[in-house]
Order: sequence, then C-alpha cells, then structure tokens
Amino acid sequence: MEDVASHATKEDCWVILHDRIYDLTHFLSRHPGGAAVILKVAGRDGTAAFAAIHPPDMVDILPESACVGQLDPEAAAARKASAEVDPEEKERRLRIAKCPPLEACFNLMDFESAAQTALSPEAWAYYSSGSDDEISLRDNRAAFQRIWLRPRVMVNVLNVDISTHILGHPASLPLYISATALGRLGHPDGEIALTRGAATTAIPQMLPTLASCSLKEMTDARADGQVQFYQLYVAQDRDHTARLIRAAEDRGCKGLFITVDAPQLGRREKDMRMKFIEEAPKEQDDSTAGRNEGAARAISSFIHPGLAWEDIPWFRSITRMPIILKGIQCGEDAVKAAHAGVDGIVLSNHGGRQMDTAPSGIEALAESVAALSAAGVPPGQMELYMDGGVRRGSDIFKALALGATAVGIGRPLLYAMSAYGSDGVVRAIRILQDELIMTMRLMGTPTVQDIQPGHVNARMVSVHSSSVPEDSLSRALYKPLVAPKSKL
Ligand code: 173
Repeated sequence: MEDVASHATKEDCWVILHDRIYDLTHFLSRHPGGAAVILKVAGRDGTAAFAAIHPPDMVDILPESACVGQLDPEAAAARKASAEVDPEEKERRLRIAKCPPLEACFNLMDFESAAQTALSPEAWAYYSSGSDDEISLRDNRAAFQRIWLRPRVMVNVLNVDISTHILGHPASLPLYISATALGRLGHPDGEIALTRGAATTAIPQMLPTLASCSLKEMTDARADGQVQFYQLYVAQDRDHTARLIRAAEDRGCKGLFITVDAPQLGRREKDMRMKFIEEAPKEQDDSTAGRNEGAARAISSFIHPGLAWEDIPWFRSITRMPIILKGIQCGEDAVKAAHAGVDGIVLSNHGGRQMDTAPSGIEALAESVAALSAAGVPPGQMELYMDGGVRRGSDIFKALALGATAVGIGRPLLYAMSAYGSDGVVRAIRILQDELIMTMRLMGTPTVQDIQPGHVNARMVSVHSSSVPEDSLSRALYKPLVAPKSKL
C-alpha cells in the first residue's frame, strides 16, 4: 500500500481496482469521465468509486501492461476482514437503518419514499431526475389517471389468472423489469438484486448495456428457466455493438430491446446540479462545456447518434433474438416499425428522461394502436409494450386494455432494491400482483385475454389539461394519504 501511495500524481498515477494495481497515467487523458475522478483515488484503492459506475470487466479495456501488480492476497483478505468499512458504505448502512420496515410498504410509492432515505443525495438525484421541466416525467403518472375504468359485474371471478406470455415466454403477470443503468449506485448487489427478485416472482428482466454488474454476473445469477432480455445501446463502433449482441445471445438472453430514444442524453438538471463528478478537466471542454451531467453523460458518450431505420436489417443479420425497438413515441413511428418488420415496440419516453413534453408511454400506446389499425397492420404482428409511470395494478390493466402485451417498470424497483435489496424487489412485485388480481376481479375479467378496449374510457388520455374542475370543498377536507414514517 505504501508503494502504491507513492504514485499519486498526474504524471505517475497508480490505482487499486479489485485487488489489482493499475498504472493509469496514460489512461488519464482518455477516460471518458475525465481525469479528475481518477486522480481523486490516485495512490489508493479506487474499487468503491469504480464499482459504483463500472462492471468489473471494464478493466479489460486497459492494455495488459497497465496492470503493474497485485495486492498480496493474504494482506488483501486481512484488510477486507479487518474492514475499516469504506466510509461511503458506512453512511449507506446508517441511512438504511432509518428506512421504514419493509412491511410498512403497501404500494409502490412507499418504496420511493423509503428510497429518499436510503439513497445518497447523488444517487437520488440521478435516479429520480427527469429532463428539462420534468413535464413528461410527471405526465407519465397523470396520464393513467386520465383513463377511467368501466367495470363489468356479475362475472364469475372466483378464479383470477394474471399470468401471461411475453415474447412467448411465461410471466407470472404482464410485467417485466425494464433496463436501468448504474444499479450499484443504489445497492452494492446492483442489478443482481433485481435478477433475484425477478426469479422469485417469475417475471422477465431486461438487462441494461450500462449496468454496473457485468453481463456475466447478471446471467450467472439467473435461476433455472428464468427469462432475461438484453437492452442495447448502439455504439459508434459496429464491431463493438455486434460483440455486445452476440455476448447477450450466447449468454441466453431471449430478446434484443434496442433503445431508440437516446441519440443524446436528455438534460437532467437535478442530476447536473448535484455535480455527480468533479468539473470536467480542461482538455475535455467543448461546445457542451458546463453541461456537467456527471457519470451518465460520460458513460453514454459511446452511443451512436447515427442509428437509423436502415440499420434494422443489419441487426437481423447478426442475431436470432427477436428485435424490439424501445422508445417509440408516436403512431407514425409505430407503423414504420411494423413495416421494418421488428417483433415488438416499447412505447416509452424513457421515464421522462429524454424529450420533455413527449407523450407518456400510455398515451403513445393508445395513439399507436389506432395508427397501426388505420395502416392495416394485422393485430398481433408486433407485440406492444409500454413503460413509464406504472405504479398500480390498475395501470397494468389499463395498458392491457389499450393493447399492450405487458408493461415495464424501472424506477420503482430500483427504489425497492436500494432500500431493501432483493426482498424489497419481491415485495414490490407481489404488491402489483395483488393489485392486479383485485383489479381484474372488480373489472370482471378473470384472465388477461378477457381484458378489452371496452374496459377503459381513454378519450381524455391525450387531452393535456385538467379535465374536471377541482372539487375544492371536499379537497380541503381531504387528508392526504401519508407515507410510512422514517425511524428517528
Ligand atoms: O436514463 C438514463 O440515465 C440512461 O439511459 C443512461 C444512458 C447512458 C448512461 C447512463 C444512463
């Protein structure tokens, strides 16, 4: 350790990552996240900072010669055992101790409330932020509330079956875990906590390109028969993209969800203000200087803004996985996707993190179903999914009534994971199962096949103004529901 500590400058910079010692002097100027974050841990163990952002196999991009040594294994083990615990981990445990007990969480918003306690301010800013004025972020929720239900009674609902198939694979309910980046910002187990939660509850998980666990870690954590899909960010470098796709297929992923709504990352100002990383170093200053989007911006710099409809045949030529476009936002593009012959689309505005005032997934779904029908695309040619704002079993019901096969959930499960690990993920999904069973019973639809457009009134979904005058008297009397109290 003393030896490493003597290499702590810009001209001579060693860092310990996962018990190996790297000379990063030449890499400093090439690090997409800038030199400053590396220099912060120069001469020291940088594993904690590194692992929050990068999967362990990210070090493979360094030339072999960069590894200048290894910690003595016995000394490394002793160091871990004696654990002066990493100060950030210590703080995390203190925050977790203040969270309400898991049993106090009765709906998905409760997990969001707990996550505000559990997460560091930086992680909270990164996970929770939307783009610009966060209009789309909030409308993702509000749009569901503009759709009203039309229950049918006197239907035998003794037995309700919420199970379904997603891309032909069984799911215990019409729900999958959508891809979200940087899971280890929220919990040391990262995406693997989501994998375990998905296994226990028998729903598919979409693995992110920008996970903080490696693809190997996430697929090795898979239970027998568990279904995983792969979310792809398309890189400038075609060979790199092809390698990612082949690795996902070889490791058993059952579908390729290509993100099409992020040729550039949206401006998430809460995140920017938090200054997740230090100022970008001088040599990286460019026309976008001052747009400090921290880690997200840095690790997204490889995404190719040139991705276009003409590229679909190339994806087809290199994979047998079904291809789904994630981030379609209007009827015209839904029809284009059908004509391009993809297997599915996800109507989504990326959790309100990309184009602000783009419609919610649920609104885009309603519009797309109408457009596909008008264009004569046979129902069922493509599977339709949506994500964004799903918080209740009745939201899932509404999406199915409008034509979705299933819905994706991102943030709520990150929040559940951050506060309670995989137990939280399981409870959150179980709550949705309970709510969906209740909804289907009260709606008179014993199976998902029974759910039809006539079960919803969605006429107002695309009307973006308050639809009913506020009932101010009863509003003033109403005591809002409250989130469970934090301890202390
Ligand atoms: O929404 C996001 O934050 C996201 O998709 C992303 C993209 C690139 C890097 C990190 C996160």
